[in-house]
Amino acid sequence: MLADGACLVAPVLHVGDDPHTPEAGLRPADRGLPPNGGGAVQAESMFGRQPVEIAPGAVHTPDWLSLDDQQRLVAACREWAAPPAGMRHTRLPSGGVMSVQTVCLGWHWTPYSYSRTTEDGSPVKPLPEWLAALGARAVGDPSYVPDVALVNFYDDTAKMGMHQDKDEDSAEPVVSLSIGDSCAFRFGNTEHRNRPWTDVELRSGDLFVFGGPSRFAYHGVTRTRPGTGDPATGLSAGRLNITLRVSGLA
Ligand SMILES: O=C(O)CCC(=O)C(=O)O
Repeated sequence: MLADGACLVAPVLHVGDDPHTPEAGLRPADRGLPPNGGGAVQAESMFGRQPVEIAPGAVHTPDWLSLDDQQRLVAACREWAAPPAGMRHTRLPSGGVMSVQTVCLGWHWTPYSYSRTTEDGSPVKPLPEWLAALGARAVGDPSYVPDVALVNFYDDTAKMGMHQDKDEDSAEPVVSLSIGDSCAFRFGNTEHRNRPWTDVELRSGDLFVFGGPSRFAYHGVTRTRPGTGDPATGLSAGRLNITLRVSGLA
């Protein structure tokens, strides 16, 4: 059912590497290319859609989910999105609301903590074992047991500002799965939300794992590309992103 081959099994290129030239290992700037800021996009156009290590511990694996996987996830997301404890725009302490709509599994995230119930007191939906197993396969480690999923839906105008995933009491990796419209995903550094960053196009079926030194890197979605998704996934418009995390909470 699930796509074979965990991301870390396949050979992984590093941003700036080109195995086909004697310049392998040189940074883009060393080869007369513009400094990074769109480095992964350059890497993709040079190498095709291969796994790329965007930063230490952060790996983008294109086309990781099969069409079957994506269809199963879209159907499941529809069920998770329904009330009670369904999909909603998250309200920020500032009073604003996020443009993405989110439903949580396992633990409910409200900025900036986790709870077992939603704002209206409904119990959060469970995170199914098959989804946790998908996360373990994504990181290539059967001992990885995520207990939180945030399922985000982006309509044509939704985006997500640069932020860290740091409300978990764990440094285990974050697994990110994308379905539907492509997006511009910005992966930054662990210090602040400004440059340096790398812009990566995440397409339907792509996997992005960030752990180790990149676990607390700032990241965000600057835009989606409406109309780029394949309706055969079951999603006729918009983008779904599922992040799996280990809460570290009991
Ligand atoms: O939609 C994405 O690709 C990123 C989602 C994200 O950053 C989050 O849920 O914290």
